[in-house]
Amino acid sequence: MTLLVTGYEPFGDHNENPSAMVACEIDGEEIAGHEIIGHVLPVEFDRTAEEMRNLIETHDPTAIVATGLAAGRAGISVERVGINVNDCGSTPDNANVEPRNERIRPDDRAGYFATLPVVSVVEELLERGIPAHVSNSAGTHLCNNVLYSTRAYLEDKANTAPMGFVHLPCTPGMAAEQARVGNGTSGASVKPSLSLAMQAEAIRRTFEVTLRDE
Ligand code: PCA
Repeated sequence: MTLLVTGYEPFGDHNENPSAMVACEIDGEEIAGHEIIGHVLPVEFDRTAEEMRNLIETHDPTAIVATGLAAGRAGISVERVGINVNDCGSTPDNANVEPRNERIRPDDRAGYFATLPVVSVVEELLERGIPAHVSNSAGTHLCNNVLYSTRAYLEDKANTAPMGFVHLPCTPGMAAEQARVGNGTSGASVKPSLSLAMQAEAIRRTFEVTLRDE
């Protein structure tokens, strides 16, 4: 029995991505008799959804938590919904693909809800002293794309494995580096951050609550 966690490779002007680090950190750990499979996905609109589908077909996970970086968010964001939009804003993907106001699946519905118990997960994280909230928008870049595409795929296959997406903030090291190059000493702001250890713990707890509520 397995649990699948994915992170994303670095993208845009970030040279690290805590979601990839968390996926590698907890890869191989066990939760309630399930082995965690950690995998890093490409930040590419043309590849991510298919790579996720292949992972699901290979590992047949009991639950799936995809994660990615949302630099500037103040804590752990448990996403409620993925929407049927690809729009990269000002950040092309890592293959320089730049979708604008496109549909992910043109004939499909506007949104798919995450099937993780998002409210229970956030309650648990808050009880454990981990700053977290339910987020009502995963944006329109690849994080939203993998949430929408994977939920659509699972519905197509009548696969009831709970699946959702968790946005992670910067690590303290990333926030310090960005303030260093971004005029922090001249009064510019510093981004909020959480330690990698706390971020990894948040994902372990997300799986625990999901299995408990199954
Ligand atoms: N964050 C981006 C894409 C990859 C990542 O880690 C997002 O929030 O969509």
